[in-house]
Amino acid sequence: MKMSFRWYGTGNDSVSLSDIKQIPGVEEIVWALHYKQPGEVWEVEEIQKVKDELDEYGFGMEVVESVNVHDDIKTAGPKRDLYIENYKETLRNLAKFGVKVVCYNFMPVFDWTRTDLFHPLPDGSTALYYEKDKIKQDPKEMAEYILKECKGYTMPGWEPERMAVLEELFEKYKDVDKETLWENLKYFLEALMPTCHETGIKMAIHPDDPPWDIFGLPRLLVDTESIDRFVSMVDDPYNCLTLCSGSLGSNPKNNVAEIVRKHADRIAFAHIRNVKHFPNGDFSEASHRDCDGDTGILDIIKAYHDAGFDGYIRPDHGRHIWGEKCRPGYGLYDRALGIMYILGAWDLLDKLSK
Ligand SMILES: [Mn+2]
Repeated sequence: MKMSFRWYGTGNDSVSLSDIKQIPGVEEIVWALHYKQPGEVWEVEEIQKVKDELDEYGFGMEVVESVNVHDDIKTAGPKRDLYIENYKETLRNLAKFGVKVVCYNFMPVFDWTRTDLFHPLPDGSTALYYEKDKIKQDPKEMAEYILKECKGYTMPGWEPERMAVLEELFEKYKDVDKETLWENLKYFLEALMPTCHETGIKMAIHPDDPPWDIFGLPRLLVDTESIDRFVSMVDDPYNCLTLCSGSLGSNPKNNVAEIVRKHADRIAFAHIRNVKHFPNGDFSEASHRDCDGDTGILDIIKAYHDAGFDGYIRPDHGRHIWGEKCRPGYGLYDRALGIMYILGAWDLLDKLSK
């Protein structure tokens, strides 16, 4: 297992590489060119700049999160093949720098969705929160609510520029039902697999968050059955998963440790996050400690350890603690605590198995 930490880049993150260097065990920085629009080619000179920064601290850059997929690919729009060619070129450029895993998602219109980015918890910290009743039926109303409530931060996929063309986006997805979306995902992956074999890069899809349909839009990767379908649909060792325990764990019916045991050989990248459920269907993100949530963090870590998992792990989101001002879910302190919890469990399992 290689421990990693997501970093948004100089000038774009309250956390510095020097901060991250002081967390025990972090080998890899999970990075991206966040200014790139979906469909654009990531150029060698741009990637080189990131490499130079990471080299200074001895960090690897083997995992990218994310290279976003253009809506024309998701909807089989007129420029789909052009954008797939661009994606291949990006993969070839990334391979020149030793990138091994590219995370992406196939969620229509919106990326992940929460109703509160700084929800107060009883201990005085705040965390990302999903309140079922606050999900508006009208996505436009929801977008306005999100922009108002989120203290100047935006969730990915909810950027004001994107919200300005929301009707246009919904129009594009009007005829895309769940089966069509599966077809479009298959087309995309089958087109990419030869390039993945050539470059040695694994494509690792992130499950949908929350794992159910919202605003009438279909969501694909939501449970065991859909993950089974995904891996067998394009049965190739380079067609992999970013297994996010928090996204899947938002549905109390999902047993994430079981999914890990079943598909360990196809998980390239593990997101570890804990979620606490409430009886009415609301959920809150929680600390990584097993008993603080319902995701089964220790079972999940044990499942990876038992499988001899040699992919990449990162703490996914953290709470906001000790007054830290940071991107929602992406502060330094609670994610660092998460790493120490994961490594503590992992080191003990190592020791007991010897
Ligand atoms: Mn995740």
